[in-house]
Amino acid sequence: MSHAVPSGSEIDRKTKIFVAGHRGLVGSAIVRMLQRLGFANLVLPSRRDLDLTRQSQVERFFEVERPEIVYLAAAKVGGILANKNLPADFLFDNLAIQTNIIHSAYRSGVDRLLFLGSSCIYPRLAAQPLKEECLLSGPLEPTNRPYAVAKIAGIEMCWAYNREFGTKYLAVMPTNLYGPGDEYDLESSHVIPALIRKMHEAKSKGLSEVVFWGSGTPRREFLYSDDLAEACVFLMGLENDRFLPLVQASDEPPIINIGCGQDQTIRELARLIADVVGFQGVSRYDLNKPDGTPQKLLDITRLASLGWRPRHDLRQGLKLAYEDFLHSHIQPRAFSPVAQAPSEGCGDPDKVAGESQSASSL
Ligand code: GFB
Repeated sequence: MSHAVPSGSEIDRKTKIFVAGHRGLVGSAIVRMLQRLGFANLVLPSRRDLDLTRQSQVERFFEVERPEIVYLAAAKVGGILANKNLPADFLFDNLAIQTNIIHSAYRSGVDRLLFLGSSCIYPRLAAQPLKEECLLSGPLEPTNRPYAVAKIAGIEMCWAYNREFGTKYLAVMPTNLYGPGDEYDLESSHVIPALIRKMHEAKSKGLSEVVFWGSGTPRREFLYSDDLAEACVFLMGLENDRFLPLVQASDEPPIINIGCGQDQTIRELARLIADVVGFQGVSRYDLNKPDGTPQKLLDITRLASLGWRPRHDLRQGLKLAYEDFLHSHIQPRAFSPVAQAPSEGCGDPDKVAGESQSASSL
């Protein structure tokens, strides 16, 4: 598979970069990627120092720190049940965080900003694969409408500021994500960490059966978080002649899908995870739990035309995710990641609720 290595070429390695949500699934992957590429001037405030839902704190942070580039990966995120059970949290936290950051970034003259959206912004029954143009063309999936509405507001904000103030703010729409540092709490997690944990525990206890949610028929596309991070850094490093057309069109919002271009049913996913984990029992499906949208597959033509492709296929990514689960959840002391985010506090409000940023999958 041909593969573009992100160089962040357009950007000087001394540029001051603020990664909001640097302790979450997406933010931590972006930090690892930036560090690997030699970006040394990263601003990663602790939660104790900066609550992103507080406008005055965010304004002051930008006045003092003056970052030149912002990755907005902080968000309140969670799986289908968390979205359904905490609609006010998902709406308020996300609106507050993104409004505070985007507005303060504009006021302090931030050059490029990348806003993490989610594939759930697209209408529930939109034609597959989901093209960027189908935004706001039909009703949303009810289980995550508050989250989707907040993310759509973030896209509109980037677009409005680009048009009115000439900013260069880009909104990326990742498909469902998974990877190191994912959330494994079964009530709030997404499907991959939930299935890894359920099957691992069943195997460890010698149980012959696990129970999954819904019918198992919905189709989902999955992307490993390090691949998403690579795509984000790749996009932010594009030269002006390729970057500006993404953010300066007045007739369409500045959005671009990030996915792998393939989906499968939840049952097929479960079989693959069982294989990776080594679980040989039976899977049952609880029809009292929601299915969510029937299919969510992104059209990645726009991103592919810029020369980017993901590195990991699903099986490879699942193996890495399972290793991370074993190291960080089963043998915490043995884990020694390549580049670890600071262990003290975070600027990522989702941690308050015990959930990790996974962009939707964000
Ligand atoms: O990953 P997930 O929670 O989010 O669920 P969504 C995906 C599918 O897996 C659904 C099924 O059809 C679930 O019913 N599933 C089966 C399970 N077993 C399980 C399980 O044990 N745990 C979980 N969590 N799911 C979210 C949105 O939707 O996707 C967010 O709510 C965000 O807003 C995110 O957009 C990417 O893909 O359905």
